[in-house]
Amino acid sequence: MTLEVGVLGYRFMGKAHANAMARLPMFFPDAPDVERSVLVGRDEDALTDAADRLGFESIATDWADVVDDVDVFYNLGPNHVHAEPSIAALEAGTPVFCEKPLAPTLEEAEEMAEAARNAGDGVPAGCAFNYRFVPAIRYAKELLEAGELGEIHHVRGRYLQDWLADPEAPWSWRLDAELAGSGVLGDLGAHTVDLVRFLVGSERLAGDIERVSGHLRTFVDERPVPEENETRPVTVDDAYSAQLEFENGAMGTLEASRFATGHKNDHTIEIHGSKGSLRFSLERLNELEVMRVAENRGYETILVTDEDDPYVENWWPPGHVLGWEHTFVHENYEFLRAVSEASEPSRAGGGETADGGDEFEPSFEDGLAAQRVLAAIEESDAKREWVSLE
Ligand code: 4PW
Repeated sequence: MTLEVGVLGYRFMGKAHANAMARLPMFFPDAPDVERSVLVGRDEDALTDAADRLGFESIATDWADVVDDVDVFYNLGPNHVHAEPSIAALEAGTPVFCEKPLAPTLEEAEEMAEAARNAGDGVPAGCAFNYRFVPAIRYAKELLEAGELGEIHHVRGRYLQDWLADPEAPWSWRLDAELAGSGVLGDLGAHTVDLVRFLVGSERLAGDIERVSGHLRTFVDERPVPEENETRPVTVDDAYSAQLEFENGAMGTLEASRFATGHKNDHTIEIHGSKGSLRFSLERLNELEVMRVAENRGYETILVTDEDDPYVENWWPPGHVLGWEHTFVHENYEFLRAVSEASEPSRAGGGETADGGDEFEPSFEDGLAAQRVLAAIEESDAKREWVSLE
């Protein structure tokens, strides 16, 4: 069976996912057949051009005509268009893959997760946290789950960019609270919160995040719109930091900024446990640094590029590195397999995803869980006090 995919959005994320779908038959022979069926957007000329470039069969200017007509709906639009089309698709029984953050507000994220619950197990709803699909991150998760770092004491996550450090950098939808919800908190912090939950969130490690203290800051509150010869207000945060308390007593510190001069896309995670530590940086994404207390030799750099490392055998011989775009191929592979297995459970023959289960993760529930943490960080900043999560 060929899955006909409808995709809303054709800019940054539209390109990343269309590229991923095109790579699947070349590198993941057991991936379901996928047709890039229809590309959705508002500007017909730009849409026609994008559909040609990205390999889509047709275009549509209204998502409502598409969501119940395709086998899978990808929502890659700006945050303010995540909820309504995704909910409509799920109500029509169409699986949805939605970019992060799940929604601009906690309320909308709750509605989306409820729609996913109501749609049931046969209708996967995935939130596209692509960094879970970096081979070194999967490797780190295996080490942690095997107890190799022992009891978790510290988790540190920072996501640094600098594209707004220039006060003349232009305004965009990402800087508007109505369109984006929050600023760097939702755009970058969502990734870090999700990775922290993925890596240490299980009961036997740090457990759930129970309490947060947050600080948000906007450094430049107005930016130029060159085409319109005017300026528009910046109504979201440019940077945030947060402290976390985990269920099992571990401490976390998180930070992200678009003003971290010299850092373009630097997502770093550090974890310290009773038996050792690990460090990961997106700027060296084929490496994982691991330190073991028993060996007392400091950090060892492990190249996660061997054929038995997660996803690597599908690509090149050992040592031939992977990059950022491969994370999208991996998440598309897992999500589309989950869709195909959910629609044809008998054909799956007990087949499992790389996670060892039939359900795709990160799901809308994971998107909602991250959103709860982000909302609590914002609330804490507003109230100037620690905020507990339910
Ligand atoms: O999701 C994030 C984006 O909004 C990305 O992973 C990196 O930061 C690249 O662009 C932004």
